[in-house]
Amino acid sequence: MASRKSTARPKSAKPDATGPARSRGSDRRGNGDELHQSAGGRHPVLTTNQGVPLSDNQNSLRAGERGPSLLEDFILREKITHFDHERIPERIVHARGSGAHGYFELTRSLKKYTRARVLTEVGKRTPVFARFSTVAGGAGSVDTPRDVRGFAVKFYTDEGNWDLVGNNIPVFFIQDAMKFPDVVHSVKMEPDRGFPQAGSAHDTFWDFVSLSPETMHMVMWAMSDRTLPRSLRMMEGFGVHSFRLVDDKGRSTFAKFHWRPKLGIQSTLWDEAMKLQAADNDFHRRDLFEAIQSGNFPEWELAVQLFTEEEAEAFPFDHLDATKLVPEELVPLTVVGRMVLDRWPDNFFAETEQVAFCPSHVVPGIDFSNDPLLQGRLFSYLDTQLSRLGGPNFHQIPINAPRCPFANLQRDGHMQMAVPKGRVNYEPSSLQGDSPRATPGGFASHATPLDDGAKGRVRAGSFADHYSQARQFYRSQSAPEQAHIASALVFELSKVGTAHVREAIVGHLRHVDPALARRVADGLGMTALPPAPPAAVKPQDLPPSPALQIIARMKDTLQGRSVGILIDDGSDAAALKAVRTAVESAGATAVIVAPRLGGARLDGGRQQAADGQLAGTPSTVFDAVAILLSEEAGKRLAREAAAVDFVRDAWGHLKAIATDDGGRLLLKAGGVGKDAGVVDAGDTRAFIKAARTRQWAREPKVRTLA
Ligand code: HDE
Repeated sequence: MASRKSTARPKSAKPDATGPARSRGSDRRGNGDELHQSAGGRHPVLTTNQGVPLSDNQNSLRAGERGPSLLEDFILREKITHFDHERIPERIVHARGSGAHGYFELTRSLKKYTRARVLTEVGKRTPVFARFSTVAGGAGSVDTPRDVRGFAVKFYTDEGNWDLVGNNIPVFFIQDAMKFPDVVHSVKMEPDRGFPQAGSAHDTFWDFVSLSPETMHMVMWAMSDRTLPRSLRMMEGFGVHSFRLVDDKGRSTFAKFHWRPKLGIQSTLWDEAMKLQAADNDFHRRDLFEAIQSGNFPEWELAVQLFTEEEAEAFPFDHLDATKLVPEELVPLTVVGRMVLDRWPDNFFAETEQVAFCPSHVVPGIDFSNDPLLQGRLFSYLDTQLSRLGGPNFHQIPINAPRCPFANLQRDGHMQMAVPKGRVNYEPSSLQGDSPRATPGGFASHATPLDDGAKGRVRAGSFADHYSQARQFYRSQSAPEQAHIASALVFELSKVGTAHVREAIVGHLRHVDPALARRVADGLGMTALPPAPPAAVKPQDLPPSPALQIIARMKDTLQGRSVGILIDDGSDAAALKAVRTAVESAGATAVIVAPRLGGARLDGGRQQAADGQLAGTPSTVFDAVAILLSEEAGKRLAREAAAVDFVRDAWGHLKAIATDDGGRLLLKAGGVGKDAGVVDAGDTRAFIKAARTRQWAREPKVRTLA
């Protein structure tokens, strides 16, 4: 009897009536401890949700040792019922996401333009919660499909919550909210077959695109490497729409919001992204988690583009059209603050899953523009969250609740957590002196003059040019980036089974750039160029904007990135130390990979543990690799597929490779050739220099690009 009692059993818990019977059974089998396991230490008392202490959390209430379970077992029923309801409906878009806590610090006051204190009090740190997401895939889908990324930030300001709910691309597929359900239906898995998951490479998406020329600008961005971020820490964020900043005199200025990563923009290659889907489903989530846990806090600058109504009138496009961006060359960016993410959530569900962002959450001094896409969003988010989070009181969930005092006369409803006191739940009232009232300093909508046009389902004529900025984007790219866009289009359209859809897309591309259309047509094996559809407005040649490139915006740094070092028995201990020190001094993480996790015995006899086992740690998860092998190990690993793939992929993904003589035997087996990025492991300076970028000049040698 004594042996079945766990040391951690709560003192207050009395063995229930069935205890002795079960224990006799257990004792007879001699495994009583197995059925009443408990870790040692000082644990709080385990209770039901009603606070009733439990004496047994491992055995249900049964009618005898081999009899049926009893309905009476309220403990089992409560536990299973709660479990049955552990999932809530996932977001219809942006279901897969990763979030983190941090702060926003204002470095430059926008007092001239706004009365929002979050943008006027320099030095003040406002708590934030940021969530990054893919759009199309379900909550359990992979982190690295070709997809737009959500970039949503909740600022818990002293004047209420401000949510900046943006993407990592500054434009959107459509101009009017009316088309949102259609574009989303078209990109998500096809309804009859239930695939593909998390990808746009299928007929329904491209069918929608082919019939909606307004998508062409965003399609150029989506086919670029912007949709293949290397890390969530290395992507930009954009508020997309024009917002209004309003000062204390009611004067308004338009503002576009930009997040710029401290580590610069970095992307993966398509082949790498596909292989990452197998190597690590959680590549981005893990990367964000590890960076925060190791104290390398991700950081972004917040910048704004500010322009007046009159300046906007002179733009060669309509800034209220979300398929258009305001080039930096036209309106420069002003950096006003920084966001640092320094705390991983304590609980994924309670925080990252239950967080509810809403573009209509603005504070006094920030207001909306008439962008018809933004206007539709103002309704949608609260509506979807009512069903996702189960009722009208989800603002009380800790992750959603304002951190400043809040009070109103809304009452009751599902999951009301507060206990409002008093008689007065209406306004005006004279019965209770402390009931909340509106204040003259509160939020007031900007008195935007309206034109006197007639009511109607209309699209502004100023929204009609669908190709000029698509052309500007494509022509602003570097040669490798243009090749990636062409190749991405060939890949995606090769997955489209319907010939007329493929042809229609190539037709649109003729308006974007005739050479691009030709490349894609050749890549698809089309013998003749399909006709271009009529364009409502003749595409313009806008000046190129180098700020739209990734390559031009990459930072010449290895900060925040990761280098894999492959070793085996007999590897040179001094070389390992030198490479590792160089990598870490450059601000990157050195990760030792070996055929066995226990590591390898280095040439001096020291046993070096590995961080990753070769078969489960392919080079796709690194930014550069070093191959440090004895001759014997080089020969052995040249016959090992995982090792050969390790170097073959590093070469194919244009990564810097440092090697010694033993490593060269493996490189040969992996078909690695010579170029500036393949360096001697002894020359750590050259290795670090090469590792800071990709070897773009190698690309034509390793793959056929469209
Ligand atoms: Fe969203 N969007 N969206 N969206 N969106 C949602 O809200 C919607 C749009 C964006 O991490 C949903 O709570 C409409 C543009 C992000 O939780 C939903 C329209 C941009 C997130 C919704 C748009 C975004 C969402 C789904 C066109 C970039 C994830 C779950 C009128 C500026 C936020 C939810 C998070 C989520 C509707 C267009 C960004 C259904 C109707 C443009 C980052 O309400």
